[in-house]
Amino acid sequence: MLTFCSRAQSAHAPSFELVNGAAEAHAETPARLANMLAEMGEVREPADHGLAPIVAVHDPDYLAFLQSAHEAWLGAGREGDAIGYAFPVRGRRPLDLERIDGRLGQYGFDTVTPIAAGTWEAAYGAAQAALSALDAVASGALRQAFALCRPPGHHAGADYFGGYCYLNNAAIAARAAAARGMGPVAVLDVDYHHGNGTQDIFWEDGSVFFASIHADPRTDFPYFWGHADERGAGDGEGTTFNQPLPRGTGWAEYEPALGKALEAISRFGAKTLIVSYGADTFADDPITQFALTTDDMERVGAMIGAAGLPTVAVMEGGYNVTALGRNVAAFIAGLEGG
Ligand code: Q9C
Ligand code: ZN
Repeated sequence: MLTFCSRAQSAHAPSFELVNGAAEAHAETPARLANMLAEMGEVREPADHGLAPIVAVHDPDYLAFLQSAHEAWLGAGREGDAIGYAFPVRGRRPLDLERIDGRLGQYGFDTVTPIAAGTWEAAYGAAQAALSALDAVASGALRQAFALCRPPGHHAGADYFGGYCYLNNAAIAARAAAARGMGPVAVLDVDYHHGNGTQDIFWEDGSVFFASIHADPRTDFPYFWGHADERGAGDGEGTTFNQPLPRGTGWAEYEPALGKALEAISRFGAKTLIVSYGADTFADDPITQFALTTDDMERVGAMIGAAGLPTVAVMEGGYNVTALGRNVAAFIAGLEGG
């Protein structure tokens, strides 16, 4: 599989996250990338597409914030990673804030997504990897390509970061595909967690279908999105399809859900598929509670590949660092064979 990854993606190395009442070593590490790269064949450096395809998804004020937040943090006399601690209650009026702590709360929705020195550079590189994977498929030369994105993207919205995500790589690729006349476009999200950022970005956009299979937000992050009754609004009414599944879900329950998601995508008439792939559905993932095996990763890939659509897969989560490369390789093998 033709695979893209930017050298800049290792520059993001957050040192900690505040979770479950304590500071812990951050789960989304550069070691993840090293483990995946060791299991891949040739990996290409992406071309630089500039900011335009990113601005097509994310608000300019949010992008300016992301690029300057760590410097502002140091400028306020702090050390290490920038992290928010105060968040606006729902319905607060929009404010033009100056203090870095106010701005971190304004643009972020959790305490697990610090902005470190290399965060912008790495997130920008990951978005470029997704765009280069799209180029490969758009030319018609290849049916599938893979972007080894890191940091991941599916929790990031048009103007917010969270869930280890800053730029929404899948949404950037989906919007770019639509702009190139490759629509209708569908995004299929098979990360363990709900892809709230992608859902929000396409919530009222009937031209992009969003289907997600994920842990029930009643028990799992991101809690505030991903419930089965969230179906889109306005022009996008009915083009969002959520299937929350209980903790402990294995292949027997996962397979029919994936079948339903692919059926819905086919009924929508998608001509291009963007896959948000997370290996955190793995049974031995340290921060999640599904029960898929490495062989199941190949089955997931094969079912998606059998849909026969031009497909760009982008990497999202997956935190069992020793098994990660094998799981991604299994998914890719399935995708190629399906
Ligand atoms: N004890 C992605 O997989 N923390 N983001 C969960 C675990 C947040 C995951 C708490 C997980 C974010 C891209
Ligand atoms: Zn995840």
